[in-house]
Amino acid sequence: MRRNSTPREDGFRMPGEFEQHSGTYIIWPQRPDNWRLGGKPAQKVFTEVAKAISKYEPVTVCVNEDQYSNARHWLPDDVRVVEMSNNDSWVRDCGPSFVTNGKEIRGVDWGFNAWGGLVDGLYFPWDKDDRVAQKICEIEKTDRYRTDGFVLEGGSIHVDGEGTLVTTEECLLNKGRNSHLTKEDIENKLKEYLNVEKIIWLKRGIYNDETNGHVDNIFSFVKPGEAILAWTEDQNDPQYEICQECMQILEQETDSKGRKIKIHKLLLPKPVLITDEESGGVDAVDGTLPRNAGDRLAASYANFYIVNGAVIFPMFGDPNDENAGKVLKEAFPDREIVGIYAREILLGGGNIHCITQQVPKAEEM
Ligand code: KQY
Repeated sequence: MRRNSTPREDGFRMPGEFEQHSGTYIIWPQRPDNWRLGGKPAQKVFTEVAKAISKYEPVTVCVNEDQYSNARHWLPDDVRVVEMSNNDSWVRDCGPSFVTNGKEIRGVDWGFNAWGGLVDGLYFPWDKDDRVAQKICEIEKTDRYRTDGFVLEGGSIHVDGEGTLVTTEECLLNKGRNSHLTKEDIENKLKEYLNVEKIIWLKRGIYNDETNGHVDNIFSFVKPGEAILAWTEDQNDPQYEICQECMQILEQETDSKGRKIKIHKLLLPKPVLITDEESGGVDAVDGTLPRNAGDRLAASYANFYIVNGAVIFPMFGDPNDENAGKVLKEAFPDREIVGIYAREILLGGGNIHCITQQVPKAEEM
């Protein structure tokens, strides 16, 4: 059922990703103007991610009709596969952000315009993606809040579940999202729909991130009062200044409960560039962001996904892969740390966090 109230009015809050899940959603990749070779290499990696998560919690993979048989063939039997039309495979961004009152969950169905609509969106059209949140809420049998006229992607926010939200100005104040609203209007929407009290605005996300600097590629909560920040010590890298700026903001801020946030620095891999061969495998389509050889991708280990009992993180075949595993183990000592070689997801413009969406567990469903 569609609710005309807001989560705040109804006493629902968005839980942290580190809280218990009842499951995870993924969307199967296939579009040939984003995924090289018609998505075949990416499908293998998405399958690995689904398998890894399904050891810890139930996984549902949504797939367009023409790929249903293929996805069903490759995915293991304990992964549920459902037919669902979509334009691409970024469920973090087009899926619902779930909220809970402890007894029941409901979905927030944000407007979706492919990361910038006609201003600087990444493809056109995006109408099927914009209906994904409603469809997932129907499968999950949850009520839904639709934010007509307000665009937001799930990857552009992180919450601590106790009233704090972290985001970036680069993304939320970008002209392609809600240019009719002021920063204060946007804060009020976030407060109403996610029931948060305190918003921490980082300025920018990872260098050259096509999402206009989604926070989920640079920062993530570990638990209330503790977080991960992507980091580089390379002063010649444009990313250096961005990381310093984020750290300064976080050091000066307190969260909604007045706590200082303890930060774990997570060293980035060295810059990852698209090869000639990779670029040659992607169809060129007017209106879709091109994948040119030599372009720098927004590679970051901070795009990990927390599941019940584990953390699934991307690896790039970089010497820092091992360090990333160690830092994550220090931050999440009670969870298993599972690395997946994820260059193929990065080539599509995101990573493991962007292709997953958690359904939280309510205490008494
Ligand atoms: O959340 C994300 N990082 C999604 C990236 C989308 C890229 C579309 N080509």
